[in-house]
Amino acid sequence: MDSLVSVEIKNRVETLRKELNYHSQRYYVYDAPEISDYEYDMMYAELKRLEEENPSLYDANSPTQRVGGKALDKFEKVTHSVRMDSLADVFSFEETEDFCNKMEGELLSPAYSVEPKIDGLSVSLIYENGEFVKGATRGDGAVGEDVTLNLRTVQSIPLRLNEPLSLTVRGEVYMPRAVFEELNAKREERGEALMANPRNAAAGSLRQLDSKITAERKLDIFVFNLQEGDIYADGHAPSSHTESLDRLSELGFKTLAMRTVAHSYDEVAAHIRKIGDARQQLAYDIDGVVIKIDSLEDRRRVGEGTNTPKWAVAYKFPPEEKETKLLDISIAVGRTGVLTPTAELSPVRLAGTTVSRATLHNIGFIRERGIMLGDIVTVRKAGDIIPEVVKANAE
Ligand code: 0OX
Repeated sequence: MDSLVSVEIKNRVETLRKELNYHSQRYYVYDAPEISDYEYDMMYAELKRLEEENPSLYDANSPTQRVGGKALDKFEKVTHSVRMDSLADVFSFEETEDFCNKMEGELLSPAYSVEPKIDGLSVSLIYENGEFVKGATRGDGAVGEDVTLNLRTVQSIPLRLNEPLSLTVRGEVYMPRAVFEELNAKREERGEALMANPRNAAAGSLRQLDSKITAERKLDIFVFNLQEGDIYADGHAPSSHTESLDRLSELGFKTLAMRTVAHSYDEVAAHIRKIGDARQQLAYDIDGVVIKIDSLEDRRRVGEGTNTPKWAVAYKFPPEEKETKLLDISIAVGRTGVLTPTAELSPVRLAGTTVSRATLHNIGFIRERGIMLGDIVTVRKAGDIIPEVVKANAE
């Protein structure tokens, strides 16, 4: 009963929640902790004890509630208040230049936000008076699934903002590479099927009906968009995407790293190259670079297409290729009895996993390319999943 809980305890619980929120943000969002893990753990243990002793103080957004809870039977559907658009893809620098030329034909000296395209799944997060109330997957863009309980387990998603604002943000949930490696190593030990890549692993983890499993998967998020809405009514509305992301960062969100503002196609191209060069060193997978008109007014001028905005494109990286040695060729028998020659390779790291076998498609493919045992061959992942041999290389 509430009346039985003393003011001192209520105040202490509130203080601990504020402190823990602050310090988990320092740790998970800004990567700049101010206290030791030990001090954090002590405060956490005290809060947990006080909450257990005083169940009337329960709060779904308390820092102790990130561990997952009761399993669901199914996910509820969520209709997005604003469609969650996806991006139009471009596959070359020429097409990127075409996009910039088009923008420059419609706008006076536009500025572009150039940012990494995180290879994960888009979600929306809804806050009311600073409280995280609902999170949903993109689904088909119009209707997604309510994965609030699972998103609460993502440590870098603030459960309570630094200011009591009502807003909707979008971001990309992903599984850091190191978490993916560890997960697959454990699955291999237990003889379980391996996950194809960090994106699939993130999707599977976010769609768990049991949020305790999601909590173990250590997902992360980068927030990449603020939906125009209530925050725009508070007097100092952001007028650009860059300003809104800076504001979201202040509010406690983890926003995209390596984003920059470019003022010409040449600057856009230079930053695409820079992100491409950094790709291997990042702690997470990216599959391209997003180029967006930065000014929100300019965006309105350019307008929206059917399912994608006209003011943005996603430049997709060509699939990663590696060279390795062809050790042997075996024959794989498909479900329908089709025989496929399969390359046995010297193991090589490719797009997030270690590859030691790759398809050679059919005998014609091998003959046409003059592929022979012992050759150094180029491999890549078709559709980023199935490894295939591309060609043999001269020694
Ligand atoms: C990403 C990413 C995805 C907002 C307006 C259209 C698409 N995966 O990193 N989406 C967007 O932008 C949305 N930006 C990104 N960086």
